[in-house]
Amino acid sequence: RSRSATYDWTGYHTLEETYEWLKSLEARFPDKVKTIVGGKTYEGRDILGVKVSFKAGNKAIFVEGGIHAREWISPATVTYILNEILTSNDDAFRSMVENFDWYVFPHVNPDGFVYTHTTNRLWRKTRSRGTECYGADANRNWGFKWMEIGASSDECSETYAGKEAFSEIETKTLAEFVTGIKDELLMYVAFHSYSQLLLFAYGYTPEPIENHDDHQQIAEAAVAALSKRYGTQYQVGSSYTTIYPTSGSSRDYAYGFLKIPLVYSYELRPASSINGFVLPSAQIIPTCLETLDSLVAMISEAQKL
Ligand code: ING
Ligand code: ZN
Repeated sequence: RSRSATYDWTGYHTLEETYEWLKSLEARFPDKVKTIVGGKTYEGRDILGVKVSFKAGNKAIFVEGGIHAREWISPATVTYILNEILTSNDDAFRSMVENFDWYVFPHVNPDGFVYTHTTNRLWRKTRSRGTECYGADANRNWGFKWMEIGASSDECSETYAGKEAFSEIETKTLAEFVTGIKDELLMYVAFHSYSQLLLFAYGYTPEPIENHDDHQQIAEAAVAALSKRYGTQYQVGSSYTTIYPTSGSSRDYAYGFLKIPLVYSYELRPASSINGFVLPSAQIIPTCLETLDSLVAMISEAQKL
């Protein structure tokens, strides 16, 4: 696709383009945006993100994108949300987003993402070298209920949990970063694709979490708002009961270990497809718009708690 002079959402971007754009935001909004290195990667890259803060004393929302390399709509949606937080002229939206600090990381698995551009569009895992295969599933490698269910000990599996909890430098370093800010965080939101689901903890057990009803009610409001724009339908519920059992996810760690009160993971468009990870570029902006509608509803419901 042709390279436009400015960053936009008409097509997918490379890691380099997105990292350059993140750095440019700090220059454009010097009193509000700080770039942050949230962690490091096996191949020596930074996990680059930003902290956005409009005033002192706010609670924060953590936004995670790209933990699975092939889910390209995830970083695209995360950067769109970040751009709206910084540039929207809608007064109601502004006063809502300015009541929070935002930690936004579009690419928490940058090595994998680069590999989806250079070599294998459908790569999911990190790129650490094993004995027979490369990479671990960065969403099975976190140190809460690690390897209990819905994860593999086979190095070559797509859901390989790694040789131990936090074996991957990406999850280890990012977990250290999130731990350092955990008392600020009201919410942790991770973006995946695909299936059109809004999921919450837990993945490792069907047992409802302590504030399940709050999660369920907020999620229902969010997907109702999401469907209003184009009629896109989402299902909601805990990961275990709605999609499949998983352990060692970042989201379960955020809730179960760090005690962050509200934790969600989106499975963005499409609902189903033979190659759902390759969402046409023409659907990036519609996906971003409806997803942002849902996030606004989610936050306004959360503020009523
Ligand atoms: N799905 C997620 C996965 O890691 C998920 C589902 C998300 C489970 C967050 C637990 C927490 O398998 C995809 N498509 O990656
Ligand atoms: Zn995923």
